[in-house]
Amino acid sequence: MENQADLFYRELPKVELHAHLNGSVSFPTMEKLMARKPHLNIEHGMTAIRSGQRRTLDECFRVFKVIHQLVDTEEDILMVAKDVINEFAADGVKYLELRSTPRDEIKTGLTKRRYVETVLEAIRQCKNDGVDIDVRFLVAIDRRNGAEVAMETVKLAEEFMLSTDGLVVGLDLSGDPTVGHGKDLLPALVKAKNCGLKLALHLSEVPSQLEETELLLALPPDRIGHGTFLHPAVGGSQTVVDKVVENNIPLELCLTSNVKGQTVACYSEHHFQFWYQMGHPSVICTDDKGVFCTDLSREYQLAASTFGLTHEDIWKLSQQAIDCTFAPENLKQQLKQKWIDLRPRVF
Ligand code: 6MZ
Repeated sequence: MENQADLFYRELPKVELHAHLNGSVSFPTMEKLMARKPHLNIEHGMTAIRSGQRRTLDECFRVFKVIHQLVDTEEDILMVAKDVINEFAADGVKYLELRSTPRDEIKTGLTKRRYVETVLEAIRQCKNDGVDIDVRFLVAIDRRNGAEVAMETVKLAEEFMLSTDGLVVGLDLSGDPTVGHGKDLLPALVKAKNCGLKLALHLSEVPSQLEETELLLALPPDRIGHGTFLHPAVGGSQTVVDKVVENNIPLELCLTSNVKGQTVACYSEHHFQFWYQMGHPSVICTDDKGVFCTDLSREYQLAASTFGLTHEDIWKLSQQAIDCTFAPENLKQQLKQKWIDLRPRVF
């Protein structure tokens, strides 16, 4: 972890809406995983991108493959998910939507169904342990795996949505944006939408995805991940921006991830500015807090220092994020009350 954020940002109650489970694995949890699997000879330099370091997006995706080797049993997933939830809670996150791609691992007998069940078990165990955070789960489609797997994933997500105490609330579309095309995944996404799953889609994370973005915006999604290249100045289009605004689709914005992954040149050029200035719902998120060595408090502080936001601005930003969650209305109301109760002392 780099420098800790100031007290105000750590005390600020926060909502995290864009966190990939296996990208969120912390240094101490990695140590435990490496100790379980010494034969893999995996070192920290292979699983995290430190301060001042950058990687191409392609290299980031190779990092996830390394982490997947370390997290390939039910025991690993349970530990990772519980640790990640506890860490977000320790950072002042009061509501978390975790996302992860169910995986079959032939070697260990892990199935996609058990994968999802294990994440849900971790959420329940944290609740029973009294961890002060509400957690929901988004089942992720890795676009690399194509149409058929996407459809299977939607069916699995639907089943869990109908059978588990409201923990599965939606679907994420993620994975290497340079691989595959959204048009092939459209039938699966339409099915997901029709059965009531909320859609959080990575859109325009890299340039030249405009055609795909226009197609997927027609769904429309309930939230957009990154949206780095939506606006005209970076090769997007005004029509696309208008569509996002008309449908009031919140954006999940991950500053450090985009700078370290080199899709944004530097913090001051981050598209947060574009959307925030328009008053469009923009939610600060971590993406992969383990891989990018950050936490949500730090991301809020970075947004404040880069764009000259006051504590009051940051307070509003964190409060407005509640309306962008996929939580049911009664939980949103509870969270709003909690925010009032937890307003930081050091304003
Ligand atoms: C797109 C990303 C991502 O699912 O195994 N993932 N997809 N863009 C990003 N920006 C950096 N960061 C993470 O977590 C790891 C998986 O999340 C997606 C990728 O599919 C990655 O393999 P899970 O928990």
